[in-house]
Amino acid sequence: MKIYEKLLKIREENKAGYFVLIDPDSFLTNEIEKKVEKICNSGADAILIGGSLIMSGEYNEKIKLVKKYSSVPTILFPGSTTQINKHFDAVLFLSLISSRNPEMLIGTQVVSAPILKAMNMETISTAYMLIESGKVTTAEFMSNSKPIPSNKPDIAVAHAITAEMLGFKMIYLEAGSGADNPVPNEMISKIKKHVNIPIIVGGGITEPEVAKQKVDAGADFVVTGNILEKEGNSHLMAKFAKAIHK
Ligand code: 1GP
Repeated sequence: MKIYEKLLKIREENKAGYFVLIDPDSFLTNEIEKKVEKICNSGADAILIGGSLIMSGEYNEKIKLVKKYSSVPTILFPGSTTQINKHFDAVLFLSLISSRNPEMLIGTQVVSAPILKAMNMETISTAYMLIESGKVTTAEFMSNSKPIPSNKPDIAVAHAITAEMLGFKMIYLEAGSGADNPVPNEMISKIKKHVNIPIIVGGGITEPEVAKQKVDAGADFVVTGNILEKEGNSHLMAKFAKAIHK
């Protein structure tokens, strides 16, 4: 079964799915086995791996080990073409559709697509939308693009409808890692009324109760990253999984 189909099944069975995002720079190679084990045992449905910047020289080795120890799909959430690696189960093939920067919309995708094809990698086309969240995030700075104002849900809805019409398989509403404010519930619920493709929501979600609110508003998948790197315990991850699942 393709990873995308697996994700749809998870959503169907649990109401929503839980993705744990790990930044390869945030752990040492010898910590991977334990870290991945904790994530898998805590009820996460998939591991997203990526970051706007990779500073570690051991990136490829780390990805190989994450895959080796994971019992859930390991999916690349790419910050750049250089993060492509054959050890992923699939790639969120992102286009930053909230941007007007052609490199982020289509440029890097054209560079990446032939490599992914040659690897026979599953790609999940994902319309990535940056939502303003209180301060400039790394994603905003690195992509050189303006986020959608958080108090303008109609602009977000128009982008989401466009994404669906263009044939994207998923929408990712991103407040940015460590965001002061997550994507507003009102924006998620308005988008949900207009599109049928799954909605991933991430950025600045630090409490299980907030994750639940995102699901109640219409999120199909919720991502947490930063908070687990800070507080990293399986107990908190299990609470997130419980809050997100039916
Ligand atoms: C960032 O949406 C993800 O790309 C997760 O954000 O690190 O704030 O949880 P956090």
